[in-house]
Amino acid sequence: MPQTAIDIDSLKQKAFEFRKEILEMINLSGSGHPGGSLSAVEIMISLYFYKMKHRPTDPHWEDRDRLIVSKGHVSPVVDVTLANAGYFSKDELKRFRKMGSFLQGHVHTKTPGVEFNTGSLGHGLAVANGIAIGAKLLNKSFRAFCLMGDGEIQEGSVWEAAMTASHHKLDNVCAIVDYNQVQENGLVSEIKNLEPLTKKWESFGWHVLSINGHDFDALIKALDEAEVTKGKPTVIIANTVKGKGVEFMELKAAWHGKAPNAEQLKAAIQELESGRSK
Ligand SMILES: Cc1ncc(C[n+]2csc(CCOP(=O)(O)OP(=O)(O)O)c2C)c(N)n1
Ligand SMILES: [Mg+2]
Repeated sequence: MPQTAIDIDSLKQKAFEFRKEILEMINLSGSGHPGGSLSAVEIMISLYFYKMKHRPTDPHWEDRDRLIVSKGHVSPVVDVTLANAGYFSKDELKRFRKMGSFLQGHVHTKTPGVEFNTGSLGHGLAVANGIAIGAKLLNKSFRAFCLMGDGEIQEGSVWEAAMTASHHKLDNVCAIVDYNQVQENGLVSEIKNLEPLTKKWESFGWHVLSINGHDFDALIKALDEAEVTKGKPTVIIANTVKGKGVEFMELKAAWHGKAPNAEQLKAAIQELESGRSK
């Protein structure tokens, strides 16, 4: 539930710790996706520690809000968020991508708190629509959130789902685009430009908010506005930086799916500790 007084400094402290834990777990496993995990840290914290109704001790509580992390390769930021929220022990993070671990290379329902398996891009928004329609049919107030990548929304299936959501007036759907400017092999603007992105979503019948996705005040305001916007779904275009907080990773496609070695991890943590990412 939203806290009455929001302590932005404590959210910023979490963001610092999350980045460190993400890098440590990917270093330990020797593989994983740091870039798109680091860009989504503030988004995930704002959802799980501010906006969403959820119960870590009762992950299947029927009135919970649901998040579909459609860009399923960012399991590190999902795992760190769920562990810190209390869905499972933080010790498990050390077993990320190890045989027998419930922390997988892509987001998986084996992990306590995960709603849907993802990895094949472009499917999450349709799932969120289904959850939202279900809520309306059941007269329930829970909401469906969907986090997508900017490269991901080049997929046609996203726009089919966007049409469906506005046609059915799914005001209980809130999509968030992690607009971190980079996809697997380069810049989104060069590979397949999304602009004018606000106009695209508006023309598909959505309420659109474009914000700085590393700014907690902006995220909180946008998530609150989405909740009170009626008659249409809301998309938050979160302008972010892929690899945020670690200069040698920032906006570098090479760090889309690559583990930092011991030396790189040390340098990255030093940089985070120097307060650069706050
Ligand atoms: C349907 C599909 N096509 C291709 C891939 C391979 N793939 C995995 S991540 C990725 C890039 C995604 O870029 P973006 O959505 O911008 O993610 P982020 O920058 O947040 O990591 C691609 C092409 C996939 N997982 N699914
Ligand atoms: Mg991207």
